Amino acid sequence: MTTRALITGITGQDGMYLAELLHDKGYEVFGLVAGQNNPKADLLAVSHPYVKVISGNLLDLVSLIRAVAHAKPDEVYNLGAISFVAYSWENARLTSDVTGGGVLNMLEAVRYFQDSSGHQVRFYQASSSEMFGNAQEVPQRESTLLWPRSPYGVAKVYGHYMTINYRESYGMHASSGILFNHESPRRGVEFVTRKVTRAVARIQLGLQTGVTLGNLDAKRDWGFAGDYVRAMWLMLQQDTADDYVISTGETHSIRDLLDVAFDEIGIPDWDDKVTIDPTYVRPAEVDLLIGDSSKARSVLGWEPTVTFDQLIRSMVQHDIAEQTALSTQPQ
Ligand code: F7E
Repeated sequence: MTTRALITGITGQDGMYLAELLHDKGYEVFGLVAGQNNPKADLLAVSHPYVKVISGNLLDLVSLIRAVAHAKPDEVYNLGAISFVAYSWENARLTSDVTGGGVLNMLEAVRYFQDSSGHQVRFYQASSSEMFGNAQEVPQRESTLLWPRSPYGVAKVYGHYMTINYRESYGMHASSGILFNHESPRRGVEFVTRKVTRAVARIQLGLQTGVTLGNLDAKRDWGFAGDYVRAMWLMLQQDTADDYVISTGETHSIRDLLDVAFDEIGIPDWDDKVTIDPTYVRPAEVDLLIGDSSKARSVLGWEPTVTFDQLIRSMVQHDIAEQTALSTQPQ
């Protein structure tokens, strides 16, 4: 029997890597796509033609009940969210509803399907290191007190505890991956790594002269998204559902990121290429994130394979190739 998986957030960075991983393992992959005439669905049809797209929205419980009934999944990966932290202050209600309330809707849809069909489903919730916020312990682990610092972080805490609650209340096989920042050439350009690597590529090609950023002193534990989706899958292969921190255990500032990215194009001193704009500084910052993933390493046998240096350099090289192709396209 082919294993069936339903992924929400299929058109995002993680959704695409996870779809590839599951497809390679022989899964039948279903992906939930929101919105009418969504251009990301067209791109997905080209890049991942084997994904069976289902229309649905995390805000619309009936659409989720129908989606789960249609996919009849063995595994559900709830990756869908409004994921840009800065945006969440401007759109706090919407972020709470989608990123927080959407988890409850997904859990309810899965529970209803299980109860009505007798078919057992394993559920993965994409929790986030943003839940640690004003971090009360260094490094952060599964037991570290959660102190979110943004509407996004608060919404993720809601989804995290709701997942635990459904596990404890209904015996659902529901696991949360507390994923620290994870990046790739597929990362959206609003996030700082890709914003920097794309700008550096364009500077190298003479297409722009500098990059405008906010707080350069924040520190993040950045890994490679392809490694992190493997951890999601591993969590759902365990007999018992649980929560796991997924991280590299190394932290770097935005300045370190700039050092590596500019070094890749032979610029050791980037001072005159970077402008600070206070509008990019957040109302409340998460200053330091560094994760302790020893539980995932010992229980799941998971470990990251890509270093920070390799990750950022590969993103710069990808962006140089992409920007070159774009700038030489016929008008
Ligand atoms: O910011 C600083 C900014 O937007 C990283 C999401 O995937 O990871 C991500 O959240 C840091 C922050 O990611 C700019 O202040 C400086 O300290 O790349 P980011 P994030 O907020 O850490 C977690 C784990 C998630 O769950 C989220 O969904 O970089 N920073 N200057 C800037 N950030 C941005 N975006 N743009 C700047 O110009």
